[in-house]
Amino acid sequence: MLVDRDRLHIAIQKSGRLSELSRGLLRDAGLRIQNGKNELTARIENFAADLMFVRDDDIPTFVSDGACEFGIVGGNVLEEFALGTEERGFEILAKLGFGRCSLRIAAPEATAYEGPASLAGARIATSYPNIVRRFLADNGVDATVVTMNGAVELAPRLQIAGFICDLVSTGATLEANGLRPVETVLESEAVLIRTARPLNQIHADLGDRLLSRIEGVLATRDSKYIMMNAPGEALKRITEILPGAEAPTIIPLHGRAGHFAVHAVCQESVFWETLQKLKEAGASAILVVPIEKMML
Ligand code: PRT
Ligand code: ZN
Repeated sequence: MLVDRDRLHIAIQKSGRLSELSRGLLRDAGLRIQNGKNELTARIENFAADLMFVRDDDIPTFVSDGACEFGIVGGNVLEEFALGTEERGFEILAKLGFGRCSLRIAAPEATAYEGPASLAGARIATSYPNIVRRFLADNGVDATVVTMNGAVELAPRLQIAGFICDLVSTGATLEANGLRPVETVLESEAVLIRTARPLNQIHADLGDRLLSRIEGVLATRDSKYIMMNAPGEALKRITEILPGAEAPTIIPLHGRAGHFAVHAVCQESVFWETLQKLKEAGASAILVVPIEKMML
């Protein structure tokens, strides 16, 4: 791969569950992705970076080798890779809140299960052999791990294995195959990673800018700006109710002695129940507005 010392290289999934969400995050961070004919890379028009579109399984390798300084990949893929390497060639910079799933052990409905000891001597089909082996070792259980690259849920029916260990989000796939989850081995979501190799000054500066923008996007995704009026005696209670808001701004209302405007950034979702509680505490004219940009 051509290494351009003046541009940052970001590896994201080419096509699959994380590709649109990864592009969406970068777009929200203000990166304009050029829609070129070249399907393997894309230039960012307004930031010195290029995207590399690759298989998700290759992203940890690309980043560890330094071919790409940054990458977005599922925590599950990263963990499986890390367990198979001697040195940790990457650093996790942020959990991204999308691509959530759990890696779970499942078995046909009729299979008895009373904890990890029930796996002793069994065969477990999975695409995550390293993670499953670690789980077995942590639990002191001896079992055979059968590595499959796909269609893992068919293994029990084909009598390849009595158990499987696969990613689950809604659980519909397990159910459709007559399987029930018995253990959670790993909780996963997409993460932003950076190579552990030293970066040149240009890459380091670009990386810092990218990270602070992404952190800003993540902070605003759930955040809301909330405003209300309240009498002085209600302020203490109101501050306690506001979700994830530190140090609200309190401004005296002109011409209404003892009344204040309260403004705060809430770092968590603001539900109708919260508004109801604020009203009961004495707040009025409550306004909740979305935040478009934030830099922490
Ligand atoms: O081609 P490439 O190698 O890049 O893609 P891939 O086919 O290996 O991966 P892809 O696109 O399927 O998933 C990419 C990443 O999305 C995974 O590594 C996870 O981090 C994340 N993710 C989140 C999931 C799921 N949810 C998920 N449900 N990945 C896969 N699944 C599969 C699962 O394997 C099972 O077959 O969906 C099925 C179960 O879904 P439910 O909803 O029926 O439970
Ligand atoms: Zn893959």
